[in-house]
Amino acid sequence: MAEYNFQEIEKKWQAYWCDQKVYEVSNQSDKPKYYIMDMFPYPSGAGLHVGHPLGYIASDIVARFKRLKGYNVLHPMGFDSFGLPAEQYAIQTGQHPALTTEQNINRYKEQLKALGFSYDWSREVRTSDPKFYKWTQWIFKLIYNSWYDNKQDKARHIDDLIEILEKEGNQNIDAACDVDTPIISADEWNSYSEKEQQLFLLKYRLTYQAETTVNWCPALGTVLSNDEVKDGFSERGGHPVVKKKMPQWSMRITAYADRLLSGLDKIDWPEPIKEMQRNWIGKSFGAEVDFDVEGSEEKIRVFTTRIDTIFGVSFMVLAPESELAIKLTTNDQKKEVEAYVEAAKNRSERERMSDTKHVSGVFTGSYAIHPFSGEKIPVYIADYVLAGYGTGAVMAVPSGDQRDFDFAKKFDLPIPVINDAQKLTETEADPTKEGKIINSDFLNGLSPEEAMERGIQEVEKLGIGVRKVNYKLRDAIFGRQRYWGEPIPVYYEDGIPKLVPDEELPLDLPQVDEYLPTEDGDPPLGRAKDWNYNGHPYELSTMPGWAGSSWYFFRYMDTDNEEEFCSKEAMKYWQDVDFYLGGSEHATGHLLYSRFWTKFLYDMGIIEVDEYAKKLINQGMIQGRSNFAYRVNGENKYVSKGLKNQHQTTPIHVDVNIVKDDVLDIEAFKKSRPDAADAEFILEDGKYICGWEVEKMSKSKFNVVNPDELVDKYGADTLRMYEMFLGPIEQSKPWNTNGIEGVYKFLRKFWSLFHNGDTFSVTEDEPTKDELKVLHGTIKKIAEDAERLSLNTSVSTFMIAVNELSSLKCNKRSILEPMTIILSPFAPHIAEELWHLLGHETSVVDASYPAFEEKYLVEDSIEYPVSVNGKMRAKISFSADASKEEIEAGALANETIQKWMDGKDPRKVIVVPKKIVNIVV
Ligand code: ANZ
Repeated sequence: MAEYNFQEIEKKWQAYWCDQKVYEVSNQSDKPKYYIMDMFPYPSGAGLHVGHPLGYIASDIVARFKRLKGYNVLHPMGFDSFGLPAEQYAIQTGQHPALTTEQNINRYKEQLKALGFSYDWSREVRTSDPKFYKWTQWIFKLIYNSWYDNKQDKARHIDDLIEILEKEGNQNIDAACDVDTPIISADEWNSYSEKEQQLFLLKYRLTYQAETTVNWCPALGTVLSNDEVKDGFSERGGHPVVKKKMPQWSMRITAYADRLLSGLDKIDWPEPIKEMQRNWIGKSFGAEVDFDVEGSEEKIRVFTTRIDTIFGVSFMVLAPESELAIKLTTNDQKKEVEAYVEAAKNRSERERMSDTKHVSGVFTGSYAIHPFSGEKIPVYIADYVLAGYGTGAVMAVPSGDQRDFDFAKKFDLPIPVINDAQKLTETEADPTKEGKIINSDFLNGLSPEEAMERGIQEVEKLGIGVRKVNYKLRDAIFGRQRYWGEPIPVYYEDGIPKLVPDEELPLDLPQVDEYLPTEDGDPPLGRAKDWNYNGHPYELSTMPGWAGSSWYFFRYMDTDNEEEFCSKEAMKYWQDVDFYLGGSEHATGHLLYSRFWTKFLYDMGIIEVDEYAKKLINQGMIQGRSNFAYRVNGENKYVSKGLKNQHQTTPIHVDVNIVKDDVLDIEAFKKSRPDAADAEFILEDGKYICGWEVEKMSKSKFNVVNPDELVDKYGADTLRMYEMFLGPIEQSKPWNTNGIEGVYKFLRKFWSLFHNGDTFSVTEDEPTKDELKVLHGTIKKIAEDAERLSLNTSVSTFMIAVNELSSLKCNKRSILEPMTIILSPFAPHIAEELWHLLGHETSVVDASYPAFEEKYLVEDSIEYPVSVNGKMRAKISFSADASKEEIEAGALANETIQKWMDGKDPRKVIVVPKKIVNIVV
């Protein structure tokens, strides 16, 4: 074989790697461990497009590089295989989602294997596999059986709580629990019936059932999490989402808010992701303060982060949902309030918060009393105050808060200005013009920070307030009214949830006749026959998409273990993920939930780390380059791009696979769209030119490019290197295939270094200095690049090196063998072939990364630009150890320089060693 026959080579070595189990890795080794993982994909029906492998290629290069560097590398892959699309497809076709999922996984695996990834497939996980979800259910049970002890700042077993309750009730317990948890004595607890006790414990359990307001999507027939809802519509499918009260399984992630926050400081994750998580957790420091209400026993408790502005309060605002709102409404105002409360129900929280244009609200008729000034303050209801945050009530400070200011303007309320330091900068309020200036009493002269502190002390002293930390983070809804998910291992006895015993796990997903809710509105599991535990009905909702992905990285460590979640030894050896690669779209979903479960499992003593991924990189998206044809409105006519302005047209997406260099294949287009079969095409220069735009790569935009065709045409090695060549891994970039030929040529050139015509020809000759310089320059650069994940620059480094070696006509083993090793992480197939041609019998992945020797990079001679009166006139080489005097003499003796000096004597000669020579005449 003399030609670079990538098709043959790639098939051959893929089979060899598989047969020889080259990528299987052991849980025991004297080598240091390195665990590098990709976010596992949801296997969609469309297969992989060229964007998906971007991160996989990068991680594969690093995995292979680390292995060459002497690490025992764990590099697994699996499938996040529960999910909505398979279920939607099942609803339409009746095909069991397990079947569709299996087919899709097979296609994914074929595509992944064709790209030559070094995954240890013996460790593959699938979240929808009962062998896997047995352990997801097991973790659910652990979480259910736990509560969070704030004093110890960790989760503990529920039995510990029961023990405390039996002895002393809950008065000394500081725990994460429902807000309505009453204080009870030991006697009360002990007098409770079994059912009452169980209901009470639900207030503490880390997974619990509670009546919650959920995002209900009628079209999808399920509840969605906040991050699955965008502007009132489901992220998937764009269906309307409404608020609804339902009993729901939830997870008390809020118990971990602080640790999730502080943990961010010890992990090397992209700053934007950390910032998103910080904002999502949303910790604010402030105080809760009670305001009396005139003529009422009720008090309005507000949460404020700016108690220093308390003298600037001119009205109060309650959330429309707050019970107090109705209680404080006077008869006169009743009608108006009721109408307002009703209207507010239909707006999502997000809408209410972000809508700053339409200020709305209604007066309750009641007045609060300012705790320090004793003044009467009107109480309003407005939907910019959210029921679910803080206390659902605010003290409004128009000179401090923009929303309060807007509200005051609209309702013609006073805008008092505080006379001292605690004036606020964020607001448009102009204190000198609006309202009266009031004295802020004991806060006078203090900085905002001091005033904050002093304010809290004052309200605490008076017994009308407490210091308070609030979080925006909400507990995570855990139940889905869907079929294709993990069954929740719970059954109901007398209406009380009970856990399915461990021996019965996995609780397999039952067969159903249809994947739709029942006629009574029960989830699809309500259709299963005999779906009960000894006659007690099982839970009908299933787990959300994030359950399996919250812990899968631990399962890879010990995938087949049927006895344990993961053996102690495997856990001890692998510990955590050293490097995690995946998309940033999961910032407040998977990437937060997985940290939560990790912390929980750590508290349980099951794992050794409380953060599972030391380092995270988000690869950019490869966007699609969509093509458009322009249909003339109201006619069956398409005009070429350059002529479209002469008509009223509508752009129509055209499949990019029937467009070449933006020229449309009209016949193919006619075939693809029956309605265009006899359309008229108005051409420019005999061609139909399409328009284009960069968009998300997606089937619906007809801009998907699959890797398969490119692998067929150029080979996986070329595609791997080409994708890296496109630019820095973190950047998003549009796909275009223009440069792929260049990479392909480079690999052929590399191949031909080893060949003389048709024959493999490598000599044992000693390398020259120049050849060694190229080699060691490459060894150094590629190692640095791999550590920094700057893989686009690696590709250019290789290209330059191969060009140089070609011009040096280098075919020496001493150079080409190490070059083969260095290239192998990038282009593993060609490297493996050449490695074997070089006479090796084992895989190149077991080679060692060549040692770098600085001495080969030391220059023998240095080329100096020489200027005369500031203008560069010649380049002259001097030996690297030449003295200043030698350089000066040499420069002055140079013929060209003499010509420019025009016979004059030099007034000054400046020699900057290793850089330049400047002559002034
Ligand atoms: C008085 C004040 C004066 C406030 C000022 C702000 C600025 P974060 O940082 O988001 O925690 N607030 C409290 N509960 C609210 C609710 N349920 N819905 C809407 N707004 C609410 O912000 C806390 C601040 O947001 C609180 O401090 C309160 O207004 C308001 F110059 O109190 B502040």
